[in-house]
Amino acid sequence: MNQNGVVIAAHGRHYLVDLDGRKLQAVTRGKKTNVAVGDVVALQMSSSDQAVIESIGERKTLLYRSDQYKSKLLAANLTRLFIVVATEPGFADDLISRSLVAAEAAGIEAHLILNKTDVAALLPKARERLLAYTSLGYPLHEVSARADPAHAVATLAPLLAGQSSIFIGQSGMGKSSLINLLVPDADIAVREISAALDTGKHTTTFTRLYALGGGASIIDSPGFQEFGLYHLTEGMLERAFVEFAPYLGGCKFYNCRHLIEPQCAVLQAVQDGKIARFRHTLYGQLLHESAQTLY
Ligand SMILES: Nc1nc2c(ncn2[C@@H]2O[C@H](COP(=O)(O)OP(=O)(O)OP(=O)(O)O)[C@@H](O)[C@H]2O)c(=O)[nH]1
Ligand SMILES: [Mg+2]
Ligand SMILES: [Zn+2]
Repeated sequence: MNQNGVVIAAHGRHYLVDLDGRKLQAVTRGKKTNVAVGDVVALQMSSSDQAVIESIGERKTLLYRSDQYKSKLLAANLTRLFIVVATEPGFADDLISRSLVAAEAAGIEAHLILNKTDVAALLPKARERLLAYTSLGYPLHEVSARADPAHAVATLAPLLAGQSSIFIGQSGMGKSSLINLLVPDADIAVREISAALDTGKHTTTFTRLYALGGGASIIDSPGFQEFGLYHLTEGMLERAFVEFAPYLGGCKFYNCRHLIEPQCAVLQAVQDGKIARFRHTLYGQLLHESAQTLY
């Protein structure tokens, strides 16, 4: 008999699946590794706590990264994505924009969280830099997991209610610290894993989904240093830059790539300061990447 579970962690071909609150080890048949955290999967029990994944339920959304050679699934069925940045260590605009583009392309609502507001000296600069994104309409939520955990929970918990969310961002921004506040049992789980691996460091090494009740969930993910988007097509890219929207269709050539073409409405908007130059530069870079895929 098949039963449906939710994948809560993935490690190569080995998965941890939540089946009505029970945690089971599961494997795929053959060499398949196309299962993502957040997937709803049909299971065939092979023992009391082990199962085989027979099939993957239809996905509402799928978030992934990719390089020239392959794509890597990050999470399935997300409805909301939070990019976590902090006053320190410094954050990279390139990675924020790439994360936003990935969210737009996947049809996932994106938010920004600025953590460590207690580091007061660096707060004005961080806020100023984030204007580039709030001016595009992305909501920004300021918190300090350390100095004001109650405020952090009061700010973030309502945003997670009823949603399937993920925290992504560079290492050391405070994703796990925030999740530990939001999920009472999370700390225990992470400690157990850290102790087992005896790394002495608390950096997150794999993606993990936590149930929040009421059908909501939050995924903690390892910090990243790059976010390849080789899998996005030209059409997806121009739409993933939300500020291009008013100008698409206004170019002289219907198949304009908005790079060097004459009478391009997007290039004109860059010229007029209506589109940030660094965003358009990244667009050009991503277009170049999308032409490089070898799969
Ligand atoms: N000053 C300050 N430090 C914080 C705050 N939140 C987290 N930290 C510290 O920042 C460091 C990194 O926090 P983590 O929660 O492990 O960061 P992460 O984003 O999960 O990092 P990775 O798992 O490596 O991706 C830890 O030493 C935390 O104690 C905060 O609000 N203020
Ligand atoms: Mg972490
Ligand atoms: Zn154009």
